[in-house]
Amino acid sequence: MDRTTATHSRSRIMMVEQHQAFSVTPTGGALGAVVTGVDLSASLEAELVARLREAWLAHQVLVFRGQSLTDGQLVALARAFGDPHAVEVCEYDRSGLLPEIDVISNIMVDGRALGALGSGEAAWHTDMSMFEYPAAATLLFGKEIPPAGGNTRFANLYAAYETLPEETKRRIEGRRSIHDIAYTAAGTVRAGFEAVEDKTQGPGAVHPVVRTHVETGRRALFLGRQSYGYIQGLPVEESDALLEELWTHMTKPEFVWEHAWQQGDLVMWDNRCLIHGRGSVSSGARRMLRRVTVRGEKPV
Ligand SMILES: O=C(O)CCC(=O)C(=O)O
Ligand SMILES: [Fe+2]
Repeated sequence: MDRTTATHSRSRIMMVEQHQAFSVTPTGGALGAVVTGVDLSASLEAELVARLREAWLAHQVLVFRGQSLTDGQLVALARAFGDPHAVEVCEYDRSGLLPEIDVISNIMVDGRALGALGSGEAAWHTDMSMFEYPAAATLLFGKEIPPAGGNTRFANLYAAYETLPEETKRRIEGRRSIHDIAYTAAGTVRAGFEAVEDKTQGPGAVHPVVRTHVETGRRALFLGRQSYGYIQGLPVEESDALLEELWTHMTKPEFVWEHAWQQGDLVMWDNRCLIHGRGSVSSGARRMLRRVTVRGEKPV
């Protein structure tokens, strides 16, 4: 059976109240599924939200194509899945934006950026983990998408944890790491922060290296930013070597699936069990996405 046939044969049609049917088709990759048959701009019934949540927990990333959402509708959608964060750290002009709307864009007007992250590659990371209560969900909506570049990649950290050598699992058991707030996902030092010389003193939240997802009960690796972490209680060189080993393992191709954006895509991912990164975009190509993150639990 070729990949297309295999994928389709695993597609599931979900029936919900009021004859709303939607289908969930796994990407066939390491994680992720495409959902069809849902208009996310409508106010969603509790039953439908519960079914979507079930699919999201099972697949870690859901992709809905062909959506049309105002900022207000995107915030309302996020609210159906939890408590949206107000954007706290930001390096672009936010005048006129709803408090929950974060703008991801490379577009410049009069030398000023309209949004975060620019055109460069965004290194592997998890959203908002520099805070005590990192994001559970991120909802990202594509408004303007260039013909090429800017794919968002996701790595399945359940699978990465489960396949670690037993010896490595023992070494990280009960360990906690610093999720440094001084760095952006683009790998640059955040405005208003300074990079510290001594990694053991980095500012930001401290979280377990292995977390248990509160909704699925499954264990997953949990690290913030590639190359800026520190595992507490270890000499810096040992922490660096262990982090290097973990990041190399986590980002192996077999755990990774990549989303190629189209205008109107709404992608919703679960930061509690994956990391993500983004490829670079040509600076001449306009890319504009709107983002809302939903507050998660304190990782345990
Ligand atoms: O630009 C992207 O595709 C993803 C950016 C990102 O890391 C995010 O929105 O959290
Ligand atoms: Fe991100």
